[in-house]
Amino acid sequence: MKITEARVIVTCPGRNFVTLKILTDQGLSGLGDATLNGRELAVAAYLTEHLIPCLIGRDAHQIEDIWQYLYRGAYWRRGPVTMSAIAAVDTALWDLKAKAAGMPLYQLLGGRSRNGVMVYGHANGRDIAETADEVQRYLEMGYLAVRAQTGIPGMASTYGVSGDKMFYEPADASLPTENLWSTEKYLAHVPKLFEVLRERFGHGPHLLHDVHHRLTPIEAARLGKALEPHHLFWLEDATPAENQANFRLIRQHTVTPLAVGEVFNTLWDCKLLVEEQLIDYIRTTVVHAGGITHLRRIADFAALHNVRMGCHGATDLSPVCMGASLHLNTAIPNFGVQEYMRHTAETDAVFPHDYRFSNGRLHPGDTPGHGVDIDEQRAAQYPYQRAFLPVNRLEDGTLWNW
Ligand code: CS2
Ligand code: MG
Repeated sequence: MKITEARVIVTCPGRNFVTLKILTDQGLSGLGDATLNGRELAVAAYLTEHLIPCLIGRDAHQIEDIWQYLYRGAYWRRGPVTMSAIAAVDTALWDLKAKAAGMPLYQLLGGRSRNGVMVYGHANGRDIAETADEVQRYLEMGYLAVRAQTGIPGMASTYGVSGDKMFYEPADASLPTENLWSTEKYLAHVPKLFEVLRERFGHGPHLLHDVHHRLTPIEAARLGKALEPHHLFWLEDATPAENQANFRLIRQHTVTPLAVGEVFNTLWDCKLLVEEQLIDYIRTTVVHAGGITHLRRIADFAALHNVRMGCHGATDLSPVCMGASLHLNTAIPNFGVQEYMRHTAETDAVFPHDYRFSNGRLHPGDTPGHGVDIDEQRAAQYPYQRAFLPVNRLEDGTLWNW
């Protein structure tokens, strides 16, 4: 099955998405997500200028050889732009192979290991009362797991709180918005949120929280310890993880489960975290960590060390990524949870898909491939609109982690 053409489709149905479509001499085509929030055109250019010319004429069935060619052959390895571009090619090739076999992708990855993929939604509010009402709404929709993020008294904004409900889009301006942050105000308030949530909903629902890289290791240890009575499913991105050894300090002080990895793009970014069991869930994704081929390697490595997969699934990862992720998460043995921030109706119309939500789980369909398509005519109606993620400063002006 020869690759005859590949094209990059950039569309903005409410937010930017970058999609790679690979076409073959057998009339089949495959799709891969290449969306990197705030750096979309960098990945589009990497694909158009540096990868697509090398794909034409190759056998689309040679997924592993093409992955190695694009990774080792680049000389300049790793990084979010490079690995998102390779991911898009890889995902499209797996989509093609499954279509050629006439099977849903999960069948090529080992078959079904579970009935549905447990997901978590994103409850947020300006204050604890509004956040608790949002958690109630998710539970009434059948969610078994809910992430809770609340506004912090004395802070104009904080991560994860917005007017949007059901989805969350942080890339909010054509140049970075500047947010202000106070660790002290945050640490004083978040334990109260989970005390209220457990009093109201008991210890049945899985509750999660995303710190979003904003604490030092000892502050993260303090928060993890303070949250122990509330039995979180996980505390996410408690501290930046470039220095993976940071998590040794957190681990010494708390048994609150830890999740990291949505910004990682290869196994090397999390090797120490996984082999020393410094985390409980790894958040790497199909779109940012080299596609199905590499994410499967991360999942297998994690399985050897009692670490489960908790793939990132924010609104800025396209339905193509979600579809492919569901097929992998249906098959792997060490599945934990899949993040599921919904997409807008506009986005869903651009990306028709066969996955469905019911009883707290997402269920991939049995359409051959990963089950997600793109309506190119509709996509063309939404031209790219530059959008940056915010930056964060401490109250004294120090540039901090957003
Ligand atoms: C967040 C994301 O969903 C999450 O866990 O960390 O909303 C993240 O902020 C965005 O994907 C960044 O584009
Ligand atoms: Mg996160």
